[in-house]
Amino acid sequence: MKTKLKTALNIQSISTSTQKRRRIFQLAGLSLAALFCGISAFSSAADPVKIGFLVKQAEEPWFQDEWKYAEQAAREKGFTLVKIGVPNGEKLMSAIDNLGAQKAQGFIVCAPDVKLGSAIERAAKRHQLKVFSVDDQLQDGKGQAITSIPHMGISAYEIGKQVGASLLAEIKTRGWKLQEVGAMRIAFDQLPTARERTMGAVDALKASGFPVANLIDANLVKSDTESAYNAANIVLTKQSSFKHWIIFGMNDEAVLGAVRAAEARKFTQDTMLAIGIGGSKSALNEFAKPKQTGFFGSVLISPKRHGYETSMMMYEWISSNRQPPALTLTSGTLMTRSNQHDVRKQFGL
Ligand code: FCA
Repeated sequence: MKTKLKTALNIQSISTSTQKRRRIFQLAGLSLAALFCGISAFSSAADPVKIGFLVKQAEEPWFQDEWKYAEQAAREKGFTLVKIGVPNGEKLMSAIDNLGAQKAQGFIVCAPDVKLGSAIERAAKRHQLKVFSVDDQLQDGKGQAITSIPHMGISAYEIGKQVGASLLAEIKTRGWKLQEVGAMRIAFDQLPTARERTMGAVDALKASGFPVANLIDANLVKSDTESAYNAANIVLTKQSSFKHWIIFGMNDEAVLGAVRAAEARKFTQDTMLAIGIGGSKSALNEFAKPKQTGFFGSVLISPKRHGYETSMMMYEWISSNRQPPALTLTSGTLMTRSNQHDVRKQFGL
């Protein structure tokens, strides 16, 4: 009987302590849940920072350099950088959705088409993502620049004028007669920065008395080297009377396409003169060739400012609510085979 009672009591005591423990666990569970609720109420402040960097042409060295410097910012500040190549509108929109799903807080973008501006702004709002454009300023449906999205680009027209002035200076050094020089503008006019860059060069040439009739457009279908090769080929076929050619375009890739087309028609570094814009690997590879080519130089622009600074600004915007300046325009410096190391050093590259 005694043992039975003891056993019964024991059982009871066991069950009482189990209940107690359960209650303790329940309470602990509740307070943990409350703690998590508390944290999630401030989740935007406590979530690790994740920033997207979306570029239209991931295969182009310029954009690879931008990513490289964005990664430097990510390492310094300890945020996650999500690099996505967005060659078309569809890929771009799904990249933004993807960033939203990954709980990123913002992204930097160089879009494949500036006319996607309003759609990008809407998608960013929908996912509560901050957006910052780089290189190519976004436009609304009316073709106006979207000034509500902070932007960092190059001072396109000024850099174009620098290209034109540098071409003229070199024409003079070589003693070419202006009448015998054809000027090829590799045009990609649907992109405003491309038009501004190349029109800056045209205006500088015109202002110095370059014969207007010798200014010829080679129109790009796509902004890459192959398209530039084809566009230049058409011009060179139609305009076979020039003794010399000068070549300029929106970037090194475009200019290099035209240089290759001119080489195929036996123009050499002595009879052509081309200056690009960029100064990334495409230009450096050209300078590294054993013999000088028709690619005389490139106006170096800063992938560090466009990659590192934009990422830093985005980070500050997310973490300290410090909004980036509405518009930042960066400058360039002519880089040639002979001064490339100094100029790149000046740029901190
Ligand atoms: C544009 C061009 C790139 C680069 C950048 C600064 O996006 O496509 O090649 O020049 O501007």
